[in-house]
Amino acid sequence: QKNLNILSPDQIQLAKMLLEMGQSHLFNHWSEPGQHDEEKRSFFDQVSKLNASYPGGLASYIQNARRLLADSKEGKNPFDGFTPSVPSGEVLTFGDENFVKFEEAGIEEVRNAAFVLVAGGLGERLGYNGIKVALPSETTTGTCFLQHYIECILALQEASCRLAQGQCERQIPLVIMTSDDTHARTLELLESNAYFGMKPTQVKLLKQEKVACLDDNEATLAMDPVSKYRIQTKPHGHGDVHSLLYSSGLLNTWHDAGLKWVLFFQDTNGLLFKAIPAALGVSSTREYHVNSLAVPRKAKEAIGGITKLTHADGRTMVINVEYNQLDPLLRATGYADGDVNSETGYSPFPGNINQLILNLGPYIEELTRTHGAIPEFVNPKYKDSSKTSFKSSTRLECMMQDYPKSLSPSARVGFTVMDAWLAYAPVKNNPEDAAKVPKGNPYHSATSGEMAIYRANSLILRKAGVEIADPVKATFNGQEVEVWPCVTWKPKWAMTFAEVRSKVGGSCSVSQSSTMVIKGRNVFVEDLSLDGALVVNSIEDAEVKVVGPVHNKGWFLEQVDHKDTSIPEEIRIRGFKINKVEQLELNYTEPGKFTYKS
Ligand code: UGB
Repeated sequence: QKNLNILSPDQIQLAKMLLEMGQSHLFNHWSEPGQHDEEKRSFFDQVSKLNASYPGGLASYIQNARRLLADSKEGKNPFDGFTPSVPSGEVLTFGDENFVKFEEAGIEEVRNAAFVLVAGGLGERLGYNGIKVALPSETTTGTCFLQHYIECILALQEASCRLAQGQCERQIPLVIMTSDDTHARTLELLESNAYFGMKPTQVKLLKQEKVACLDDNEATLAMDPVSKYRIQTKPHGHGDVHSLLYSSGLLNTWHDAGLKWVLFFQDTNGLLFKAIPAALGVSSTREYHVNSLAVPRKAKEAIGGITKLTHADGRTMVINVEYNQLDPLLRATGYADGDVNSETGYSPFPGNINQLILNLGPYIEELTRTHGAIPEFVNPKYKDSSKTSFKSSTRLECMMQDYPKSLSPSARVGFTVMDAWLAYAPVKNNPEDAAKVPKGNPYHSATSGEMAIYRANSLILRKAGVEIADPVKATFNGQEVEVWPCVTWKPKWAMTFAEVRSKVGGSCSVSQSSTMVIKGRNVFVEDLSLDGALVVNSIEDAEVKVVGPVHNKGWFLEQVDHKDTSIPEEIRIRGFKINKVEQLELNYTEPGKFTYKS
C-alpha cells in the first residue's frame, strides 16, 4: 500500500493482478517508499514484459501452471486414452524418379516460402561457448551454419526465380528466433558479415522472452536468487516461435505478398537443405497443411518419434512424441518392450528432425484462434515421492512441433521420411557425451556433423555417376566415424540432384583422401580424376569446365585432442584439424568460358 504512489496506473493494475493471483510474497519484503524505488520500478518493467510476452498474460501463465503442476503431481499421463501406432507418410528414396519429381515441385514453390530458424537455445548439451549458428558446419571451407543456411536460401531463391523466367523479384524472407542468450551475438555475426549476401531487410530477428520460474505446486513465482526485486526466469522452449510470429504481424504481411509456405528449421543441421526441395514438393503436391520431416530413428535415440495417436473416442492425430515419453507410452499401451528396434534395425516410429513445413493460409487461421499459444508441459524435479516440493524452481515449456495438437481432425497433417545420411546430422553433444553414445547410434557431435556432410556429398556424387572411393574408419575424440573424401560445394552450385547431375559428366573419380571444393555456380567437372585437393572459385558469369587428372599431395585430417585448449574450441570439439599441404586452386574472376585441362 505504502508504495502505491511511486507506481504508474498500469503498474498498479499489474500489482493487483499479482495479488489476485496469490503472489503477495513478491511484495512482502518491499522497503519503505524512497528506498530501492529504482529497483521497484524495474521489477514492474520485468512484470510488464512477462505479462505482454505470454498469450493471455501472466494471470494465464499462473493458471496454466497450476493446472499442469496438479496433473504432474497426480502423475497424469499426457496421452491418457490414446493408443500409439506407427503412422504412414511419404517415404522418399534419394535420387529416384519420385524424389526428382518432388524436388522439381519444391523448387517451383520455394519462391513462395518464408524460412524461420529457431536459434534461441544455447545448446547446453554441446557446451560450446559461442552461439551454435556461428560454428563451422565443416572445416574444409570453415563455413558457419548461419552462412550455409543463408546461402542455401539465396540459392533456392535464384533457382526458383529462374523458373519464373524473369517474372520474379522475390526475396525469400528469413526470420531468426533468438533469445537473450543468443540475440546480440547473432546480430553481430550477421552485421559483421554483410548478412552473408542477404539484403538486411530480408532478415528479421524475433527475440523470445524467458518465462517466470515457479517454486511450488501453487505456482508461486520464484524470486531471482540475486535480487529481491526480480522474478527468476528460464527459457520457455522453441514453441514460442508461433506466438512471436503471430504477434509480429509478419504472417499477414507474407500472406498479402502471396507467400504460401513457412519452413521452420533448427540451428545446427548441416544437411537439412538437401532435403528441403523434395519435402516442400511433397507439401505442395499432397496439399499438406503440416509436413514434418523425419528420418529412420534408432530406438531410444534422443529425437522425438512421429506417432499416430488414436483416442478411445475415435479422435486421431499424427504428432511428435518426445524421446523421453515414447518408451513409457509404448510400455503403458501393450508394447511390453517399449521403444525397440524392429528387424530393420530401426524403431518403427520415424524420428522427428523438427523441420516443419506449414501451409501459410491454414496456419494464419489457426493462430488467429490460438494467438500462437502451444500446448505446454512442466517437468519439475521433485524432492521426494510426496511431490510437494521441488529440488529447484521449474517453469512451463513448449515445443514448436506440438503445433498440430490443437488442429481440427480435418487438417491435413503429414510427414516425409528421408534417408538420415541426406537430411539429418545435428551438432548437439559434447565430445565426452558423444563418445558414450551406444555403438550404432548417431553421435550428434561436431565430429559426426562434419563427417556427415562429406559422406552426403560423396554419396550424392556417386549417385550422379562419379566413382567415389569407399570411406575409411577413423576415431576422433573417442568416436569412430567413416571418413569420406572431403567434398563440399556452395549451395549455388547445386541445390537438387538434377542440378548435380547436370554438372558432372564423362567418367569422373575421386580418391578417398581427396578434397574437392566448388565455389561457383557454373562449374562443370568432366572426366575428372582427382587424387589430392582441388578448389575451384569462379564468379557467376564465368562458365568453367574442369577436365582430366588432378594429382597433388592434398589435405589431411590431423588428430587433435578436445582437451587441448591451445586449439580454438570450434576445432578441438571435432577431434581433428585440416592440414592443407598442397592443392590445385583455380580462380576465375572474369566473365567468359574457360576450360581447365591438366
Ligand atoms: N531453441 C530455441 O530457439 N529456444 C528455446 O527456448 C530452446 C531451443 P535443441 P531439443 O531434431 O534433433 C528438438 O535443444 O529441444 C532452439 C525436438 O524437440 O537442439 O532437445 C534451439 O536453438 C526433438 O523432437 O533440441 O529437441 C535449436 O535450434 C528432436 O526432433 C532448436 O530449438 C530434436 O530437436 C532445438 O533445440 C532434433
